[in-house]
Amino acid sequence: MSDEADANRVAGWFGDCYGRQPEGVWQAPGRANLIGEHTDYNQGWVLPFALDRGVLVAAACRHDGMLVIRSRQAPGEPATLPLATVAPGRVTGWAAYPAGVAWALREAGHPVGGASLAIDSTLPQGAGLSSSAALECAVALALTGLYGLDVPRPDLAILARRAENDFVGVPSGIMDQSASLLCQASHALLLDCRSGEGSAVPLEPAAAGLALLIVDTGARHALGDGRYALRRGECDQAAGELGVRCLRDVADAAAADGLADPVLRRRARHVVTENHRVTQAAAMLRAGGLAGAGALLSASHTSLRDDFEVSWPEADTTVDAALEAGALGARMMGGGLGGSGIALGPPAPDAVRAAIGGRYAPLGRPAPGVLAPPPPPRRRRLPGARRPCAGRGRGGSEALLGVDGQERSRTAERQLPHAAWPARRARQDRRRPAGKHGVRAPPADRRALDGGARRPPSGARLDAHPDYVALGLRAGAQSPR
Ligand code: GAF
Repeated sequence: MSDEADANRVAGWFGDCYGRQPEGVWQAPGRANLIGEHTDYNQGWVLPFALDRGVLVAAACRHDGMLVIRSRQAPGEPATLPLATVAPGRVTGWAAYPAGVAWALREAGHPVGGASLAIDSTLPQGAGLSSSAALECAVALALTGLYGLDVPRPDLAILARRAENDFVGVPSGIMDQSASLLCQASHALLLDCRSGEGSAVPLEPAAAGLALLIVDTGARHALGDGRYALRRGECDQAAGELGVRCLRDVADAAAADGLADPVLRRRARHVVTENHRVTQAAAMLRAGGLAGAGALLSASHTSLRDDFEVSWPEADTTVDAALEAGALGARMMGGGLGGSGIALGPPAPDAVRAAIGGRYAPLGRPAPGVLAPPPPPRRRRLPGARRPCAGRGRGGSEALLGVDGQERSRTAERQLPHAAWPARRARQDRRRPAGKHGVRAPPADRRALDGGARRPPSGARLDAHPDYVALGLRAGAQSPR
């Protein structure tokens, strides 16, 4: 993403739509995943990294209690929703994602009020690059930024995922929202999806004389079509038959051989071996051995194709072509059955690109889009300068970058120390509105990431890092179009 140009473009469009300046522009990236597929909802490990493309949201507060949402990718009338009545099942289509985020924040007791949103995306949709999660996360940053709410990033990821699971109705795991909100420039995120503990692992292919290619195979995928949920069910069943809480608890792939059903046996074997591959890959990256991870990528593809059975013909073709052209490893990426692949290649990836394109021609398909993602640049995270809407909150939660790149304020960014957690939680618990039937939902940070323990242990606090790829980009009121 070119920060300033993209932020200005969406701010300008906001002005055209709403006849005023936005109060800020926030962005959240899409993600690629180096390795660790279908492990998140099994409480295992993943190793995603942020892309240099994502979703931008220009936003301003409204004082009429309405949420008005426009998307450049969905031209036409805006979605205009009274916030107080926004509830699961009442909003359908693309608007359910941003509306679901507002709902999830309010359900967790965060006092989000009305807002006008103008949304734009630089991510292809349905390409398995987490355009939905980036949308949720950008809206979450915008709403918390507008209302000055200090919601730690790991909690924000959980709330964004809650919007997808409980509002939109897609049973995804925690990887995509965590990647969008927690990935740092030039690093992958090694996330333990049980504990929530994450750490940034250096990922700089160019420095290692390598390149990562993301290949949009053109076959579209949809997590809501039932096949993803079917795999989740199979994993749960396999875990139950093995007598463990989830497949994360199976350390040795040979244990899966004890399953009578050959389908469950294959599903379990994928998850167990994939978890091992993730931790091995992270160790290699930490030791400066990215090249060695190539073989793990290819082994992951074989496992996803043969054991988990979520690959698709274009992905298999892409992987074969990339390997034949000299890639060190390649695999399908994401939920599968459509979407993108990833190849670890030499620094001049033209041969790999040409080989992949050459394989598509006889299929009568256009050559796939190939992104060679540079590690997203370190973006300047500046202190929030603006006042939160309606005097609420405790200061802008996001840094804002002017169009000229100048800092707008030198005020230190407010981050809550660990010690403030219990008191802040108690406050939020009291504020949390009663949901349906008068029952208060458990606070987000006490819910499992994927059924596991909640708070990241100390030392894994990722919500205060200056190098996040997702952040506020522009203070609209200070930067004329
Ligand atoms: C999709 C889901 F959203 C993730 O949670 C994850 O399960 C992934 O598929 C497969 O690894 O992106």
